[in-house]
Amino acid sequence: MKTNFEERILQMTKAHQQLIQEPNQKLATENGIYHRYQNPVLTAQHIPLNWRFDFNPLTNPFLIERFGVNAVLNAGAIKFNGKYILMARIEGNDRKSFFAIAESPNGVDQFKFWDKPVVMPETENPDTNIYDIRLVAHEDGWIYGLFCTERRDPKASKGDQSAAIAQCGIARTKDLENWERLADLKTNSAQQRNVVLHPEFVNGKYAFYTRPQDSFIEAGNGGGIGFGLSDTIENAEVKEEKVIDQKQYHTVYEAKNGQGPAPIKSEKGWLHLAHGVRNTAAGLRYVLYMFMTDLNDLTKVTHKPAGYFIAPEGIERVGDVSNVIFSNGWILDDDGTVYIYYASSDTRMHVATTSIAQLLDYVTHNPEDGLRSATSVQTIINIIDNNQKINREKNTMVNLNERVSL
Ligand code: M1P
Repeated sequence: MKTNFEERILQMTKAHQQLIQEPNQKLATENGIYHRYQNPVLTAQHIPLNWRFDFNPLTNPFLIERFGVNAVLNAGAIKFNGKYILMARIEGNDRKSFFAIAESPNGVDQFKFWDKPVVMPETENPDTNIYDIRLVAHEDGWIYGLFCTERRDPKASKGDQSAAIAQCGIARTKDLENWERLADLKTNSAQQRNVVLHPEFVNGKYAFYTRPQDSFIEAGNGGGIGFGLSDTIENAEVKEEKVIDQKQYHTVYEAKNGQGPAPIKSEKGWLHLAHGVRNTAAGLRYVLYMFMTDLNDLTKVTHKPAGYFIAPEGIERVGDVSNVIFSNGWILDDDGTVYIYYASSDTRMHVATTSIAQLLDYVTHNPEDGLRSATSVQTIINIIDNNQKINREKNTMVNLNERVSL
């Protein structure tokens, strides 16, 4: 006879296995750009049971969950040894975030966490919270992880327990298991989040996408995606940041924006995925948008379709921080498929699939933001006029064919 203790373990294990093995259905595309999938790829329920429960009946007779996980979100992504890897931000019930790696054989389902979470070494100034890693296979041969390291503001008064300073932590690895922590990035900005390493050297230097900002939440005067170079990576310092993609009035990135994963190189330019934030009566709304930079001048934006690329939809709209879509990981496969990993409402991870050809078409042919209602109307009228012209041409062809067959 099984005890209640054993029975619960059995039930939990069965449900957990089912969750991980469940195939993910590709949904029909609505916009011709990408496919969403029916299920999230990673959730708090995907966390291995033996991270959460002490299975010893002597020390845990009630089978109490000893470590609760609140959310799995904002994952860096990379293809490694033929597997699709997500290095996710795991947020415990205690609000602390850390990293853990899950792998999948196909990029859309069966994501399974490795045996243990990542042990990220610290600098002499310990991190209070680490999150939102961007994984980059750099041409110097290392895989880098750039992430946000957050610590209490040392200048905050005793009564202010929420003032924090965000900076960019840097670590590198060859196997994703053993990490070497380097010095945090130095910049002139009071706060840095969403810092990303460019995968190639630029004039022999390491190139960074930054997000200078004045305070912990607000971008203030420093808003925009910045770009800067550093002589070394071991003690990286960007002395000059040039904002290459600014926040702008009455757009989906009017409050702030930030680079997503490292850009993908294409024959036409570097493809960027970024998040844009605007304020609404319901609070901040985070969406993804895209742009392209010049192959020879990384600071020059050559194309930027109007509006958002992915916005929260259905269940994605609800979570710990509702109305948020955030991405810091995508994978380009050899066959041109692109896996876009995005978190919804700071709660769970999803995938959308597309191809490099579709992304290039979208970024180079979808109209830019005219920044006025009248220009939006003109964009639609142009599409309608083109469609009417095509219809007239089609009808002429049909008439001609009918006459010939008479
Ligand atoms: O809550 C939404 C996001 O807020 C922050 O992003 P940003 O720095 O652009 O405002 C980050 O804390 C991110 O992790 C979070 O998903």
